[in-house]
Amino acid sequence: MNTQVSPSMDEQARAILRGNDRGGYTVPTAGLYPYQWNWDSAFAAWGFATFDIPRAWQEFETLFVGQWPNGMVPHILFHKPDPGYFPGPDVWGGIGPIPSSGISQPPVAASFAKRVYEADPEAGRAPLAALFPKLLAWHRWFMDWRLDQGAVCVTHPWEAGRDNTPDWDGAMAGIDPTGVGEYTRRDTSHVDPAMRPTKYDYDRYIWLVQLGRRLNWDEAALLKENPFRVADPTMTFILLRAQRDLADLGRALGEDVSAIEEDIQTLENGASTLWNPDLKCYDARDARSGAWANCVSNASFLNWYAGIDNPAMVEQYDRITNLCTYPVPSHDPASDRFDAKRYWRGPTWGIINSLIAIGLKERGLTDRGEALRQATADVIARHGFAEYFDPHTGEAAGGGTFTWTAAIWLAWASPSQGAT
Ligand code: 9WN
Repeated sequence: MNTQVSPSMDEQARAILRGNDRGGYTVPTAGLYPYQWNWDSAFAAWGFATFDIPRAWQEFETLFVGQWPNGMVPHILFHKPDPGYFPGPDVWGGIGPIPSSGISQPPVAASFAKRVYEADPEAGRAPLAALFPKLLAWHRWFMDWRLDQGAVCVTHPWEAGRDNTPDWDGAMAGIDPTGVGEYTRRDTSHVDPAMRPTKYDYDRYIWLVQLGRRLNWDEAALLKENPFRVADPTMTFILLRAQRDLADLGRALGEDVSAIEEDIQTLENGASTLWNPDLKCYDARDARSGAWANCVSNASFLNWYAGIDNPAMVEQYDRITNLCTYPVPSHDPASDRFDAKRYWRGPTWGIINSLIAIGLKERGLTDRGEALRQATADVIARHGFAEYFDPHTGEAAGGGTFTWTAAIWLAWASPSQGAT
């Protein structure tokens, strides 16, 4: 696939990052997501680093302003109230230094901090030295509170950043949301409801938020009481990669990284517990029931990004990418749970593609990594900087003028910045 792109695509992407800047932090897109989101910001920093390195560091600084005393970095920071999003700060009742949610999100920050640092090590030394202990504390929080047999669990579908993936269907069915009460969703007034989670999903999302708030976000209490605890490929592979990158950053700063090296060992063992031998794929595993999700998702293919080779995953990858024009779909198109437009049940997400492709290239699967980069560039060039895309038609879905799609364009997909 040879992408024909107008030279102004890079300019448009920079304009999106600038336009979504709310003074030191970016929102994912105006309207639908009016706050600072955790992993979105780390992708934004990667994009900013292609044209404004100080601004890239600032994105991490504003994100870590919200870090809780226990090390947790929330998935949403409510810097300024905005009635356009539900659930807002009053529903969450976060207990950190600024109003926030009570759960985290995939810890890509250390890995993008490494890239920003490497873009200009001299300018990056001071901001990195300030950020390093905060990253360390956040990673420690995951190791202390989220492990099951060494794999990283999510305690809410929003924590994995893959909200309505079929990976959680089993665990969601175990929640009885009776008593959740009346609430008004705002997302479906911004975006076609057919592209968003259902009411069945939202009742359970809000029920879980109410549970966390009732327990005052006490992790020990939640560990006992929360029925939703799923060992997740997204979190496990991303934290494993982030620990490797954090160890490199620690060495650059002259820090002792032996504890991080032990964590890497733990997480490598944990990743192997996500191998579903019948599915022949990395899969989500319900830590409460032990049941497999039986899902081939785009997160399954983050093994290479985590530094893990597996020939059977190459076969899976080839099967899945041959089933659609614009891979990688968030759920197997051959599955009866696949839905081409509904969020994480089928659509292709550029950000996950960027991570998969980095892994493919690093592990010597160079042609596949390059083909994925070109397919992602092609879908963005044809259909715009959308939140996600129909993997068959490429049609734009969800929100538009999206920060992380613009960021991965600049840092990875664009023909002008194509090296990963
Ligand atoms: C809930 C901001 C976020 C992303 C997530 C994505 C979506 C939020 C929502 O938007 O989730 O966190 O309200 O739907 O699933 O990955 O970080 O872009």
